[in-house]
Amino acid sequence: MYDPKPENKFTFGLWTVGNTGRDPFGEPVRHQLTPVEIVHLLAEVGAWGVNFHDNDLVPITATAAERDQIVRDFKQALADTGIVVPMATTNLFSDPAFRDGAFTSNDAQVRAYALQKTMNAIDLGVELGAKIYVFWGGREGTETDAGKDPVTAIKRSREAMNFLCEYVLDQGYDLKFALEAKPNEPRGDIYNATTGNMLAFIETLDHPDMVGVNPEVAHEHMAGLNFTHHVAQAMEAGKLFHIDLNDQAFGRYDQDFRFGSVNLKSAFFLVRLLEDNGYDASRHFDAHAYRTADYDDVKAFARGCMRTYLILKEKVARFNADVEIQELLAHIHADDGSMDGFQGGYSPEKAAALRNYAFDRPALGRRGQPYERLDQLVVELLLGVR
Ligand code: GLT
Ligand code: MN
Ligand code: MN
Repeated sequence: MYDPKPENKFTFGLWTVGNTGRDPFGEPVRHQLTPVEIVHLLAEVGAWGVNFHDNDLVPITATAAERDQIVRDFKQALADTGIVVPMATTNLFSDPAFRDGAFTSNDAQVRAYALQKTMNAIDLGVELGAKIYVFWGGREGTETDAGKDPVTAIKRSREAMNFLCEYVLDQGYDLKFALEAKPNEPRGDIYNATTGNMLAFIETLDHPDMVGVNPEVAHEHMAGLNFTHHVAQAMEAGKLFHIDLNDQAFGRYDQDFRFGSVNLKSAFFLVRLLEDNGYDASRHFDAHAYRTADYDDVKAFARGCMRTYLILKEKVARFNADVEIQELLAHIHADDGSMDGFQGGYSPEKAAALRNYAFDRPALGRRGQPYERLDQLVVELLLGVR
């Protein structure tokens, strides 16, 4: 019942299960797996797909011949395992060239190089089957606002996105973009810090229909925000093209923990939002195993991400079928229809009628809602006693 299936569309990045445990204070603790080994590991744990940055697959120093060999080997591993590539992205943050950003760098050569690198990486992603292309601008920001103009940064980001949308159209690729926000790390502050910022930015592009978002649990939690609300806004706008699932304690460094490992209740409400609204794109786990893990434990980590999702999905079904919960919800949402005449949009007649309607304000203020009872039922459901 909790075994992953292809229709769950569970994916991992090469950089996730392939993470070697290096952190700002310590060296790698696990040996680097090859992309081919990672594909086989993902097949073993039951994942559906693998995503990658250009340089997760092809080192930035590779020759054209080396690239072709690597891509051939990778395609063979995909064919051998049935693992698919739904998403790809560009590494615009590791190389020293991007120390002050890529598309928003103050250096025009860096900005142009970032476009060139992304065009090549888009070609690579499309060659391997990707239909979604993620943009996470980890270095697009500042430590001091003395040297970079934030208005210019927005304009440069827009120019880059417009250029790359036209490139995709020009090539005839079937590819959409998904923009991923993060408030900080590795920069002191990153531009377009939340999913909401990205949604507003997208509407200013030349081809907004080609561009959606890729929200990540940890990134909204780092900012102390309610991730489910951000995902809901993206879904309601038809912009949830992809999602990065993981977990994160509020107020901490960028933890990228196993999905559901910190905030189970938030994870439940997120899964409920996705499942009840028919989310049908990749469920990507952008997380990595604890630094204490060996590769057996990395497999436990990957299995755990998927298993927790499926357990929560089953809890959602129980929530929807629970008579007591549903009765409470029916009571909470009860509507006697007496206000119908004021709903469904403005008209001068409605406005006039509304102005003349006599509300019993004290009575409205006396009405409570049984959210304590409802929430306790949710807690008991999650604790397994319902
Ligand atoms: C990096 C980052 C993630 C992004 C990846 C895509 S790379 O691991 O922390 O949130 O999704 O660039
Ligand atoms: Mn992250
Ligand atoms: Mn991410």
